[in-house]
Amino acid sequence: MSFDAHYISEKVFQPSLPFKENAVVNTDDLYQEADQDRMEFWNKQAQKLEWIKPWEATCEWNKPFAKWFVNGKLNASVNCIDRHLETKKDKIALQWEGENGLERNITYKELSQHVNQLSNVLRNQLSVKKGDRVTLYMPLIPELVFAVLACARIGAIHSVVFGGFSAESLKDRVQDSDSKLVITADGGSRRGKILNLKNIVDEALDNNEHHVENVLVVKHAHNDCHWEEGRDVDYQTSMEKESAECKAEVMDSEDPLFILYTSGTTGKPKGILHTTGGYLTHATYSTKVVFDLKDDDVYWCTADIGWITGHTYLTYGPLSNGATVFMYEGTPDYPDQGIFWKLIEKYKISIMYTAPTAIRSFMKWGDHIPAKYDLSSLRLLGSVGEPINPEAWTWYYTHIGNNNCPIVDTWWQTETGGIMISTLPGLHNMKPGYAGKPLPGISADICDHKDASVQKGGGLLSLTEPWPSMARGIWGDNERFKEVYWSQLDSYFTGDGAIRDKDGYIMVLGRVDDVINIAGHRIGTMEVESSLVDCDKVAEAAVVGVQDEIKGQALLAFVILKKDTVETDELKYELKQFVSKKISPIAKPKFIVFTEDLPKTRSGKIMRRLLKAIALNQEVGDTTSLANPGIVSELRERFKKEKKESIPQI
Ligand code: 7RM
Repeated sequence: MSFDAHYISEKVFQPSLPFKENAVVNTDDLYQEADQDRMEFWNKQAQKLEWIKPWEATCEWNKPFAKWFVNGKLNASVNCIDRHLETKKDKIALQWEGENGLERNITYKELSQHVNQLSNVLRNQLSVKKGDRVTLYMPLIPELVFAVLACARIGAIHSVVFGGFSAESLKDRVQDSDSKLVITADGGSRRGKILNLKNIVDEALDNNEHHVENVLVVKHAHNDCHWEEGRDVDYQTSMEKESAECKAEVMDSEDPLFILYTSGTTGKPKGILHTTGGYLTHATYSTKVVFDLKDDDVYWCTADIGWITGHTYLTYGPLSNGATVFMYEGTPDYPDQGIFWKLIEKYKISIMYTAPTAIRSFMKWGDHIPAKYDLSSLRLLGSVGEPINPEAWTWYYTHIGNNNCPIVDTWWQTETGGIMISTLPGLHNMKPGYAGKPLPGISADICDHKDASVQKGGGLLSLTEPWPSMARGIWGDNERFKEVYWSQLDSYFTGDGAIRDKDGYIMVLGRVDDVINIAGHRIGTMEVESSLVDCDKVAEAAVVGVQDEIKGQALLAFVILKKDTVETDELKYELKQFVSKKISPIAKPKFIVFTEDLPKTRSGKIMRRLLKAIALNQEVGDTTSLANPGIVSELRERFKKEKKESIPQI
């Protein structure tokens, strides 16, 4: 099997000298330490947390199940709050702005008060005990952070469900986790409208197939909602009855901290399980070294807490480091397309961590929008969630970072708990399109199907040694855990294809099932997308395989054009030639379908499963997790038309 990366970016960017000099990491000492003695390296990282009782062994590895910091005792909320109170009680922990412009500043001392009171509510009024599951279905408001940390404080296992999921999806997750309590809000703001989350919870619970005893409701949007006497509990009045001191539960390092559902290629979503000591160790360490986090930073991770990025890099990682975290409730395009830049200017944000899909939207909206704002507080930029094409990378670097902020392209997964591959911004040069190297303490390799390491070219990305924040299983289904991640290779199989260059930099090409075989040549759909987006008329592209009588497979490209670009047949031809020249004639899409939108999950990932179903004219199945369900039939029609009209080319 071969993975030819036809698109190799030649450009290399360096961090500035002042950035290097002041960086948290600017030598390769950490790599050397980790290479010499990996266990000792992780011991050292874990020691930076506050433990109630030290661990007896660093790691016990019974593949595929790991135990880290065995028999150590700690509490995650104490590490994110209490240990900062002596020196940072008046430092702002959370800086929040609502979509309606409302502002809230919460110091570490206030965070402590909120979380302790809420912990008491859960324990005393709602009898939530250690090990119970609690589903959080909330807007991106400070109470969601309080709820996460309150669960951690009393040892309850939180399962955050993104506030954009349907009642059906919520119901599945509540049932699978067997939650005892749901915490929600009367509503959240979405582009000027109120999304009535409470009604969705009511619908999800309108059956006898769950064990939810109470629903705790934050009055945020102040809209009317149905109230179920005896079940529903008002957040504010319950809080008022409780003191701001709640003894934290003593947690074993391997006690579960949370479950987070993530969709796989087939079947129902998997509840990825993370435990306490190892997860928090890696969250704390990786936040510090990858984001070069300093005491005076204002750090903004634009992800929602409904995704793993919001768990590790909005909540646990930065708060465990005592940082100031900025949180915004709304979307990047409301009230206008400049809102993100306005917030950066206003709050003097110094670190911004966002997703390529957002960056490509910003590009499409135009350079003149960010140019109106003072972005000089920024000093570091991050990217996560999908491969970032070099064009988007360069745009981010130039128009947001003013050619002066290192970009960290961080590769990781829900299952890995934290960042696995990235450059360290004060140490490494950057190469657009390449995530970088495995972090100190992390071992990755690129393998072929026979598990042999591939030195040249590409293969399957695999993580070859256990790491502290690795998933401990799939909630209630360890057989599936073994099968999905541990049956293909000797070590952990990520599902991603990657290549490695001569400097050991890894470029993640995307899911391996996105690799298309055309007349015996393997083409990563991502490289074709990347080259299409390189064309200055294209805003976004998604490429999938279709069956082809002669070549086995051919490519179908769904293309979103930039504003004011007209959809013409000439342009289709032009784009095909463009790809042909850029990559190779093999990679030339056979079909191009122009569209205004693509089927995306609510976190912005393109749902290739659906595009493939359209390409192969198959049923699409469940589309409830889509942000825009109507798009599927629309694209089906457009593809049919394209097939009829397109002139075969030789
Ligand atoms: C953090 C997150 C995981 C999948 C992963 C990849 C893709 C994420 C990058 C990336 C290329 C990156 N967790 N992915 N980051 N691909 N470069 N920097 O996104 O569980 O939701 O998704 O996302 O395919 O396997 S996730």
